[in-house]
Amino acid sequence: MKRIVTIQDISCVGKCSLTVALPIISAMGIETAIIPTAVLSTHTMFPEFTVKDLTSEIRPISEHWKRAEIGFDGIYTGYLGSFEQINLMKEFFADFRTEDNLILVDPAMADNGKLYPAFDEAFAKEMATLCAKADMIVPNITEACFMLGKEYRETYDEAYVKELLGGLSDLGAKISVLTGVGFKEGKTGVMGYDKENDEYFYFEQDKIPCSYHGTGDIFSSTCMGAMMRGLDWKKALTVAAKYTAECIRITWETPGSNTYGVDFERAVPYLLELVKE
Ligand code: PXL
Repeated sequence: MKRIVTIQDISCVGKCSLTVALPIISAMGIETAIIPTAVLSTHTMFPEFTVKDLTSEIRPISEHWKRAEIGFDGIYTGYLGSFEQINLMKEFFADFRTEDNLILVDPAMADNGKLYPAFDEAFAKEMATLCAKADMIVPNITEACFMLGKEYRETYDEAYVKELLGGLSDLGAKISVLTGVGFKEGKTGVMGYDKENDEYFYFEQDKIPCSYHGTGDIFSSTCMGAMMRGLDWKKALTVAAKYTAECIRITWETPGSNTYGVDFERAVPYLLELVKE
């Protein structure tokens, strides 16, 4: 059985970070170890929340794993809370990278042209230095713009998206992906670039006219799970985009659903259909 580790916060209520990564990747049949970086009462888009930082646990946990010779087929980082945590992730990558494991970094820190409340531009630049150490990165357009110091645009063409992908791949990862890329009214999608093979891939689908928190985490978790199941990066992106869209659709169509996150649980059977051999 493949084993990955995902390192991000636990937002106790909010359906994001570890509370989506753990169930989704596990449901895909991949053992999912975790390092919780902080415990929050909710994600930070609630008007109020509590936080207990767990940075001081990261090194003792990884030192124990080294002594116990525990290794991982994949390492996936999401929302991180500080420069120190970013630096600890670099150390973790150096310690646990092997010749064939996959390091996925989701620089979860911004959306819709804005950084999340806890972050500033210096943090985004630091996150770019972690992306440099990954095999695959999956920012949205906002995160890419903050990391690259580029202007965020609501409307754009393919040249703009390819320029961002070029900037991202210059950071270092083999595969750079941009989520939330739509070129036509009513459409959205994901575009990736494999720099070793100089290959672009775009997958587009209908845009559901609403937005929820945690959907980026659902996308990257699914992408990691799919890659671990042996799908190539283009199929993994397609599965992740389809499942994320289905989670949004189910939630949007259900009167009285939560507004803080999507009902990804109800779409797990669909996800398993998508990845069936
Ligand atoms: O990636 C979403 C996310 C994860 N963790 C925390 C967050 C958010 C989004 O706001 O606040 C703590």
